Amino acid sequence: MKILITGGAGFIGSAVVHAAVSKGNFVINLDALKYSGYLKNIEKFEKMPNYSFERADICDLSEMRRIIFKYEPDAIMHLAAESHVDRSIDGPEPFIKTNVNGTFNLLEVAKEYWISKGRPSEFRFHHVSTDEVYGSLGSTGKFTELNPYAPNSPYSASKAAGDHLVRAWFATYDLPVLITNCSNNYGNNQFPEKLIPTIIINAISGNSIPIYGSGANVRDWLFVSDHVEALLCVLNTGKPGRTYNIGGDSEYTNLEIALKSCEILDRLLPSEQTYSKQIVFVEDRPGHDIRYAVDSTRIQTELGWKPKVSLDEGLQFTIKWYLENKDWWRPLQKNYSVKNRLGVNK
Ligand code: NAD
Ligand code: TDX
Repeated sequence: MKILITGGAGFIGSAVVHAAVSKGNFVINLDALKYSGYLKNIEKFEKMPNYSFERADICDLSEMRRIIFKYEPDAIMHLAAESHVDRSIDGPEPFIKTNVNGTFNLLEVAKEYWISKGRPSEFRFHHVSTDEVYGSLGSTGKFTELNPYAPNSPYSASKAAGDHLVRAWFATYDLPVLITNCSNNYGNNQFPEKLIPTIIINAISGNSIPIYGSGANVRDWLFVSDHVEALLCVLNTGKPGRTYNIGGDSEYTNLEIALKSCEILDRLLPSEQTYSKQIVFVEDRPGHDIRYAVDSTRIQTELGWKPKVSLDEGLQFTIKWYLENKDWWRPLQKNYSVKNRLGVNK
């Protein structure tokens, strides 16, 4: 297949590009190289004959038209987004521009292109979205695809808006779309401002490890390669117009994640005192969702995907990767503030 992947220089996008190229597809990677888009994530693809890179902003309609009509893809996997909740609290505007208006642009050009090709039924527009669109859970239950949307942060509201547009382009124009809503990813190449890289990098740099509120908030963690396999499985076998939830069946509080990470670090890089002494409870995130948990029954039973990597295995791999790849994350530290907390709404 010829697949146009947006956001392919980011954390998940670069892993999708890697898997899609390795499986023999021709991949066009479209990325604006914003603060989290990183050339180091994609330089290994540059010499591959079945790979092409286009630096472009999804908000630029004429560029989207040029690129989509130039390459004539069989499918578009749309991952480009502003992705960090804390940044969305400080400044929602780029989130609306990219996640809502940018998604609208892509849908319009995809529709125009699809119609120009005679509306092929095999074409796919796949929107890669988040479980955060469903809002927050209490202590029981899991998000199914039938949960009403109830986003609480500017980030999740912008992703929810993107999902609604995609859904409408199916219902109104028959564009063959797919939507996936995934839980928290972790793994190698994740931009360092997210929770797990923050824990690792702050721990080994001798800084405090900031845990928001009481640390009791629960996330459902999924190793990035499991997400990638789920995305390719949905792209290849999912039913147009359908939503698939993707989760790790792996719920932990943020404090448990911090303590587990410190335990692994104590083993891999022993220091005078346990790294867990560096954990500090800081002011909570405004509108902080208390618990996410994803019911992946649909993708598991209908499409046969299931997660393979346990949290212990994935966390150990991830921590080793950040310890061995300081040259990857050090240059990125100019793109965010290590000391000043984001998203406190002040
Ligand atoms: P990321 O921030 O690491 O990467 C985002 C990429 O999009 C970057 O390469 C960036 O340069 C690019 N980008 C941003 N704005 C753009 C624009 N206007 N035009 C073109 N490119 C642009 O994010 P990620 O964690 O890899 O997330 C990828 C996708 O997966 C996002 O859509 C996100 O909502 C979704 N998602 C992420 C998670 C997670 O845990 N990280 C979970 C579920 C869903
Ligand atoms: O320093 C921190 N301390 C802390 O306690 C950071 C950065 C986060 N947290 C908490 C907030 C959350 O409860 O850890 C949890 C995870 O935080 P993030 O890594 O910022 O992720 P989250 O807000 O859950 O969103 C992530 O998962 C869903 C991704 O960033 C989204 O793109 C994805 O859609």
